[in-house]
Amino acid sequence: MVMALARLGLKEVVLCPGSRNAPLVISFNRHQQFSCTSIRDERSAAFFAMGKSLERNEPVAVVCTSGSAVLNLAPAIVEAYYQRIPLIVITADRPVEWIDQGDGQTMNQQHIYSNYVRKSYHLNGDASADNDLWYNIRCICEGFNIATNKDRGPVHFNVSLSEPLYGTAESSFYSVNIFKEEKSEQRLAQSHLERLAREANASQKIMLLAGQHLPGNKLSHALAEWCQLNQVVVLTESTSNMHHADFIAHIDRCITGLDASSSKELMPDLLITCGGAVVSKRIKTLLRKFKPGAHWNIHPYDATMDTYQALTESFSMQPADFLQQLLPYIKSGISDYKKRWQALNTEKELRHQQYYEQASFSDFKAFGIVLTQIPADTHLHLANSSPVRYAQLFSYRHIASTWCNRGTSGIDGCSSTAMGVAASAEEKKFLLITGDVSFYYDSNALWNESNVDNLKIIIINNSGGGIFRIIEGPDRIEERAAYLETVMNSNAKYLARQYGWYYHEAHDEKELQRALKDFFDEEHKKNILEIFTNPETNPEVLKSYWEFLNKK
Ligand SMILES: Cc1ncc(C[n+]2csc(CCOP(=O)(O)OP(=O)(O)O)c2C)c(N)n1
Repeated sequence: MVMALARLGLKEVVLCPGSRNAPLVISFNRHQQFSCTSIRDERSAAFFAMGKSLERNEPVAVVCTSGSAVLNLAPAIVEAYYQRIPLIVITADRPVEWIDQGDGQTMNQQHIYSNYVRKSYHLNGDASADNDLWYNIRCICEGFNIATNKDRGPVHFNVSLSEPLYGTAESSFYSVNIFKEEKSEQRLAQSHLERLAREANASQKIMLLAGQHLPGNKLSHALAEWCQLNQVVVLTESTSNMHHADFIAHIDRCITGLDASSSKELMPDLLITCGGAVVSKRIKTLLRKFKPGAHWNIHPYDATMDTYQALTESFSMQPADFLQQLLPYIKSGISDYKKRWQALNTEKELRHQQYYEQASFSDFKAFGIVLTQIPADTHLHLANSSPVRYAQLFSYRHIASTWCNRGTSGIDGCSSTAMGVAASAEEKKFLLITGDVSFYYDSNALWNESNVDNLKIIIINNSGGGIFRIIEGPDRIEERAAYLETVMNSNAKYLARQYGWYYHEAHDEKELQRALKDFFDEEHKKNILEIFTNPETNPEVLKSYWEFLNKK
């Protein structure tokens, strides 16, 4: 298995401790191609591996022992499934005859993640007959190709291994015959392009909405070209990683407070979507209410996703290719659609700025201060949930890239993912902005001996899950404080110290401004800044913000 994975090009492996997986640990560690990281907590290890895969844009493996360790990998597997990240999951198991027979650390592991992996395989790790070895290697090649290319995402190899487990490494004597699948370029046929162009040219209101996407010049450039057309508006979010002065980059800010007739006016005849998750709930609600006449979704794998209940055509290809191929057929229309969006955007931008200047110290103000001071070469990771929402309100064009675990929007691995990403790119600088609950939930992210000194962490400590005070619904129920917000008075100082991180705290605007001067300094590596805000003030400031933007 290990030799086949080496030949397929795998380079990074995250190893979790255990006995049953010892032959795999030994084989990976002793093979010169692999860079191995040891992480004890499987949940954190899998997110760390996912972060590495995200940053390297190639498969990364996580290996664990049998039993409940296997289930602890699950949260990251689900996240990787929805983010389409090629995580190679390798779990060690007992031989099949010993499952459910009272043996220790044993459970039924075959196809255990069946809803959340692109494919799973059960392999006999003790195989020695030619046909059995051929089967194992064929499965590994197929799974690796699915993960990286054919149906991108996590794949699972459950490997049964019998004793003795120590001193056993994969034999390097037999030759490994692997196969790889190549991706071909996708081109739309001329007749197809002409038909699509006829439909698009009949539309005077075209909206291009970009969801979560890795930074990519090709798509950014294609969107910018489409945006030159009068009838086209391009909507992006921080996690789209596409920047252009003409894009509407703060969707919620722009569309807040619209009455029904303006909403209808601003919604498109033709909606073209690309990328992954969209953070803005408001745009989803508006598009579902005022449905476009046509909706084309362009995605290499998930093109049939009907997020707006209006899908008319899906294109399983790279959005940049689609947009570039179609653009030469599109005529600039006599339309003020783009202008109307931009006028609204400018008006809301001015109001935003006016409000921000005088806003009291709060989550809103703290995010504004931090986001405007992030050095331009920083790669930003945002935890769920209010960090990724607040980040949409402030300018982020200067930030090198922005990411968030929006596959399933969990709070369980935001820090570990950021650690994995940072560990994979020593030359880059990373910043994680997290809430206090998310930070403590995934505090084992710091229980990691990798030399990650290019990541800084800002904790916005609003004494619990402040998100439940700012979203509609929970703010009105009596269980909110105890059961949703889970109010807590914590301080990360000792945790930071335990794991060898510098620690600073700020309780007001002055302290924050002062702390930030040092925080982004090169010399203060492994630095945590905890910003304390008042949970009572936060919802008031945000509510007044929306009211101020909505004023007629
Ligand atoms: C694993 C998991 N459990 C529960 C939730 C539900 N949830 C979403 S946000 C949140 C609270 C997050 O609190 P905090 O990290 O302090 O950030 P903030 O409230 O400021 O958003 C919870 C419990 C989740 N997203 N993921």
